[in-house]
Amino acid sequence: MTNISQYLLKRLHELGSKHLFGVCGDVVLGFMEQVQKGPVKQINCCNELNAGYAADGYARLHGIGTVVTTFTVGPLSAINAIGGAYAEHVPVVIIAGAPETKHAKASRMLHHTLGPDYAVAREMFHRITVASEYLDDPSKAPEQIDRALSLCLYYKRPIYLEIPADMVIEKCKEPGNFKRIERKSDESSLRDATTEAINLLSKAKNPIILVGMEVLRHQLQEPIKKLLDKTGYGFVAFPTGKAAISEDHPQFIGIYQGNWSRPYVKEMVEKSDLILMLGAFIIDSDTGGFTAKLDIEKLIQVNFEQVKIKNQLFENVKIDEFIDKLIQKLPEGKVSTSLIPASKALKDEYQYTPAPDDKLLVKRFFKRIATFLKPNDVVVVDVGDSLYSTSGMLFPKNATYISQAFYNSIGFSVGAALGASTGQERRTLLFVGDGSFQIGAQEIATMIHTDCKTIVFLLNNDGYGIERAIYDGPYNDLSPWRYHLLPEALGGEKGILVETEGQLEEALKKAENNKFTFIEIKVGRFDFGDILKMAGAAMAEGSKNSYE
Ligand SMILES: Cc1ncc(C[n+]2csc(CCOP(=O)(O)OP(=O)(O)O)c2C)c(N)n1
Ligand SMILES: [Mg+2]
Repeated sequence: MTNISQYLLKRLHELGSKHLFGVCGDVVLGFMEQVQKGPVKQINCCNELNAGYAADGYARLHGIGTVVTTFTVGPLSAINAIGGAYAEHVPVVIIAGAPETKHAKASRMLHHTLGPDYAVAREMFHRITVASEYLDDPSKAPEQIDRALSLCLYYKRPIYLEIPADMVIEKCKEPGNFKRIERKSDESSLRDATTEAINLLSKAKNPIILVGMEVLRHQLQEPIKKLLDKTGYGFVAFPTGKAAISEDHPQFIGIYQGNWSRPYVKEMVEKSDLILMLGAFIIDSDTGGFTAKLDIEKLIQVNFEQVKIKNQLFENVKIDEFIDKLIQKLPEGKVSTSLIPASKALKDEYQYTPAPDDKLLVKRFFKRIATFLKPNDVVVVDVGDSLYSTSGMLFPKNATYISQAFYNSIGFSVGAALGASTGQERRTLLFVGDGSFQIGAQEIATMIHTDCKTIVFLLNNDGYGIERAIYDGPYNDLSPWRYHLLPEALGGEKGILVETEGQLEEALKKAENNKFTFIEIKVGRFDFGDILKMAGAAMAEGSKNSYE
């Protein structure tokens, strides 16, 4: 026999969550005490929103992440992070303590409740999770936990577990073999979809693969690489699928985002007569504000559990099985001689010689960063110029990109970088704007305290740049923090202030020391990267009816 908490902790550890992020509270103290016994290591965060983002960043690298909070006040602080994980298909477990069951049964007006109904928080999470469970019965808890975890891992979406304080050490059975959900395709649907796709692909003159968000989440890299090897097709990625397949791949053409793409990438995609979209969704921020030319007559859209060919939907087709069938049945093909790999096309774009006394401009900064990146780096970015200026950058071999390019909640990246830096040795870099930073800033303290080696680039353009590019007013101003001084106040060393190209070189040299480094990049208020300018103009056009 074990107890409910230990059962859950053993399962989390077994599935890859060797750490959890949280903020304590009276009704979750008992559970936290169980955490101290191992095997999962606890990291205390400054607030639950950041802890949720940390669990998200961790999950993107480890396959699952966990956040622990107290009752209602905790989960409701974390709810935006869980919403983000739901939208972005990230398997995050949120565990909340709850008052003893006798209080819930008596509907007592206890602190942290929203009134006599104790189920409100749980119900709120119902819409943004794939399972929300109340663990009030030791005989049922193991099945509830296993069922919820299997759904979390299958759909790559969050789950919510609530443990009443009197259940924390209640005895239950030991965990047995964990059963993952293994759902197969509907055979006839799979056969019909494959036949139709093979027919179209065999006839197509210049088909192309477009990689999206689900590829990384569902770990489809290996089958897709086999498909690329077999067919010789070129491929592009949406920003949400960026670097899912290493960008040094000889068939990688570039990032496609409609009118915001590089001209040669746009041309390659738009002149293709058949686009095989793998794990991709048509999202405004992926498609250059819906400017992508993705004519339905040219599309095979393959998602986790369905395939859509032109206007015909094939349900209950699993993406991995569909790709396997394509690998088996498509004839061998050669890489087209007209394919220009990104590594070749962009060879000259990143030539950079610093002019030491020149004021650093956003474009020059990101140009320099492209060659500062190393193979295997983990790059975490926030919304704003940090996202726009990195999405089209050519990444080195096996680098990983972590962004909320779909959900777009500012502040995500600071917690996410903490999570991404935890429990792994890869170099982690964070790019965050001043506005986004002011939301998540406190977690810098946790990075320092837990000895994360993160390199933080804080892009200070004195406010909400992207909003200024849409429509400017006093609502886009921030209180001007002296950002580079903050790490010292939070228990570390002073950061580095960079305003010139020469200072950037000095700072980058210091950042090679394999320790936490905080670099404030100070640029002008209206100094934007090219894509941010385009995004701002497109959004301004889209919302022009709201201003007088
Ligand atoms: C939680 C949340 N609140 C507000 C917004 C609206 N918003 C989008 S971008 C942005 C400004 C980001 O500013 P900053 O981080 O400084 O990046 P910059 O555009 O200046 O590079 C805001 C307020 C949002 N996306 N998410
Ligand atoms: Mg800014």
